[in-house]
Amino acid sequence: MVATGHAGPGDVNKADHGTVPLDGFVHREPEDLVERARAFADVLSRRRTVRDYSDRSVPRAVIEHAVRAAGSAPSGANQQPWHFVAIANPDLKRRIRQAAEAEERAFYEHRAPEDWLDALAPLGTNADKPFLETAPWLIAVFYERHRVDEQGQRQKTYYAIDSVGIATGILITALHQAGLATLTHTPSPMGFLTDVLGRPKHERPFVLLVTGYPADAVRVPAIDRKPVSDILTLLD
Ligand code: IYR
Repeated sequence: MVATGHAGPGDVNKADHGTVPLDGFVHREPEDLVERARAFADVLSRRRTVRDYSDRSVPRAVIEHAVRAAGSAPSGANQQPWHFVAIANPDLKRRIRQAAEAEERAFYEHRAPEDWLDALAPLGTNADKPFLETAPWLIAVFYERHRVDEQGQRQKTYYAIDSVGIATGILITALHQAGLATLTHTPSPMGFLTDVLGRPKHERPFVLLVTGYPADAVRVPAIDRKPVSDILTLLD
C-alpha cells in the first residue's frame, strides 16, 4: 500500500486491489492498424439482421464462445451486470413464441401508435414470429437492476443497461464473425421471459437474440448504411 501521510489507524486504501501486467496486448505498426480496421469493418458491413432461419443445428460451443466474448465487455464498476440464457429446447422455444406473439399482436393491433407502425413498414414485420421456433438458438439477455449479495442485501448496479448494451453488441459481432445470422428481437413488454426462464426478479430482460443459419434464399430489407462521413466528425 502507498503511504499517504493521512492514513489513520485501521485506514485501508480501498484503491489498492492489486494490479497485473497488461498481458496479451499486441503492439502493431500503424499500417497494420489500418489494414486490420479496414478488414474488420468489411466483415461487419456484411452483417444483416435476418428474420427467416434454417432449422439446421448449431453447436453449443459456438454459443459458449460467443457469450464468453460478450462477457469481455466493459461494465460500470466492472460489475458485469448481465446474464445470458441460451435456449435450444423446443418446448421452451414454443412457450416463448406463444408469449411473444401474444404481446406482439397487442402491439400491432392496439398499442403501437400510427407513426411507429409507419416507421416499421419498410421492415415488413408483423406479429408472427415463427423464427422463435425455427432458429436453433434463442439467447435471452438479462441485466441486473440491482444485485443481491450473499447476505441477501440489495446493492446498486451502475450503468447496467449501458453495459449490457455493449455486451450485446459484442455478442452480435461474435456470432456474425463465427458465421451465423442474428435478429435483435424485442417483444414488448418481455417480462414473460423472466417467468418462462425462471430468472430472479432483480434481473430484467434486455433483448431476445435469435441466431442460426439463414433460411435458403432468404431476402432482407433493402436498406442503406449511413456513410462514415455522415456519422463521424473528425477533429484533428
Ligand atoms: N417488437 C416488434 C416491433 C418492432 C419494433 C422495432 I423499434 C423494430 O426495429 C422491429 C420490430 C416486433 O418485433 O415485431
